[in-house]
Amino acid sequence: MATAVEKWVEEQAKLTKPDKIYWCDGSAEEAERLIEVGMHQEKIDNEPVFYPLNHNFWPGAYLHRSHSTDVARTEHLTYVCYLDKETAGPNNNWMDPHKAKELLTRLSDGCMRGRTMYVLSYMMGHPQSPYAKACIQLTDSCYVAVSMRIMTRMHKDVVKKIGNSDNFLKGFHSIGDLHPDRRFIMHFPNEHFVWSIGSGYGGNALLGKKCFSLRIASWLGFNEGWLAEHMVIVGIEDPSGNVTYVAAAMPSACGKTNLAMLASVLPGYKVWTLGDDIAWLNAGEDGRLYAINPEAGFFGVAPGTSLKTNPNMMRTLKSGFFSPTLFTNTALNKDVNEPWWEGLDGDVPKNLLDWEGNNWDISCGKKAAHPNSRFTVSLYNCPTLSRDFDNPKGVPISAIIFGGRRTHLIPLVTEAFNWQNGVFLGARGGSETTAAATHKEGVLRRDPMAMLPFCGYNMGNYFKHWLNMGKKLSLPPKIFSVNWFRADAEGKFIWPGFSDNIRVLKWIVDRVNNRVGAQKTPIGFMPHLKDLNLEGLNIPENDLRKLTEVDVGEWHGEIKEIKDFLDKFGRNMPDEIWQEYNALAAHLKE
Ligand code: GTP
Ligand code: SPV
Ligand code: MN
Repeated sequence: MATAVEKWVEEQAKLTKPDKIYWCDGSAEEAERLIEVGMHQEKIDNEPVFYPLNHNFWPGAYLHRSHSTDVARTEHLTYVCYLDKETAGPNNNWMDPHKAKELLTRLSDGCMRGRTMYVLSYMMGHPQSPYAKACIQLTDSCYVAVSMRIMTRMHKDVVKKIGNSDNFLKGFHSIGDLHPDRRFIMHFPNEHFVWSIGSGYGGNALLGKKCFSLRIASWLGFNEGWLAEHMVIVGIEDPSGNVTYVAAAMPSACGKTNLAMLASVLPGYKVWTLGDDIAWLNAGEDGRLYAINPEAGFFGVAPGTSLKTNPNMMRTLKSGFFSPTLFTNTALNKDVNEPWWEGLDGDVPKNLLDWEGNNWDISCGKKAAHPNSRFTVSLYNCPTLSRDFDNPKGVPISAIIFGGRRTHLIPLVTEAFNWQNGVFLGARGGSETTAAATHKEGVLRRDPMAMLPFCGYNMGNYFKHWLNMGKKLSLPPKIFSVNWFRADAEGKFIWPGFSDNIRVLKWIVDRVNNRVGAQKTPIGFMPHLKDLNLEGLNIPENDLRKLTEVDVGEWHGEIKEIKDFLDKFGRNMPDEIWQEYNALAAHLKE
């Protein structure tokens, strides 16, 4: 008797007609073989899928160049499909599930002809965790197969674990013909199913990441009473050896990976890494909020990564402990066969190929590495990996941080008055857009909890769910907002950021442990400047004040925008959020 997994694989193969079906076992030897396939057999636009890099300096590293129209998540081609549009909400593109399946059946008919269908079985979360989910992804890309082995806990035993049940998340992925007109990332939350075609890149194709662990998982969490969030998880050790666990949400390319392995400039403080992108949050029996990272790898932004900004990531990338490591759409230093990107340490090399493989000259005015070029590397390579990373229970969270990229207005750090006010703080968040998705960069948009592109259902209900989660916790985390990106009159960032962000984290840890006071402002509690450790920094007095000021005049513009955004959710927006909005508006008038 065929199992549910086997039946489903067979059905998909009937539609897509691959030459071969290959069940991955998740072993290291297999990954090596798939790399070989990518170097010598599979092609993208007649080019190899993988190029070996200099293994003397970058152990186990390979370069991949994606199709030039396929370099970031495509939010406008991403849909959630419920029977009714309201369940999806104004924050999602919606399609009727029958219509969506008709469309994708047509596009998928025979799409794997001449190709291999890889069957990937993996866990999101530690296999022993009560919060983990078993997943199956089909793909016709060896790049995706190798990437998923780095990013998840892939193992043949997962198929055994699923056994005869149909309790697994299903992902179907094909690169199709890579044409943007025939590219769709379609979610069917009620069937625990994602159908993605036409892209081989990032969150569009590595379905364990944004598709399963956020869009589908957020819907599961809504129905089952937990949260799936776009968050870093870290432990912050203070000089007494006490570790405070913190989860921080920030939009794409706004500093999560950097925060996840921050190298502290304050003596005695140390950051331990548990995750850099996704957190699943459950209420524990002790009334605290517990976080696990469902992933096992980093898919991080390359540009800007250096020994100066993120030394621990540079060590991670050079560790070679868990192999391979992939670089996607970086430039290539031809002389030494090493990857290169803007912001890497040292001089700009003489002989570079750009991310598309063309000769590059600095005078061309274009970047050599794609701004959304990335590395894919195992968390087990990270020198700051927390001892609790494999703890099936997760870690108890004492503070939640919401961050964003705001060159104006938003202060360095603010603390919410309480949980409900904190949910509003998250809900009113905004950020300037980045290269992580294909849209105009640098435009301010509302991005509640950094989840606008990832919440798989109506965000009005999502806010309700956040409020309810707070009621389940007798010891809820305190909620904060941070902004590393405030600019001065010349447009330069005022705050040094990166390693110096520990100064702000220290204040947060001190607040959580009731060690320090704060000043009350209309938008929340803010630090007294004397309580921020600014030793060794040279920030002009005027700029410093900017980082902690509330300019009531400017805030009037902000709250109008917040209102316009919240209004979109109509009757689904909970009253509590409007209460908080009205209170803020009133405080600002006083
Ligand atoms: P995703 O992987 O897209 O979710 O991004 P992320 O949130 O993990 O962002 P990441 O840490 O990769 O940083 C994105 C960009 O922001 C990089 O170019 C970093 O160099 C830059 N960045 C990160 N932290 C800081 C900071 O504290 N200050 C400044 N100025 N830039 C930062
Ligand atoms: C993001 O865009 O938030 C990422 C990269 O982490 S992707 O996997 O493409 O979603
Ligand atoms: Mn992300």
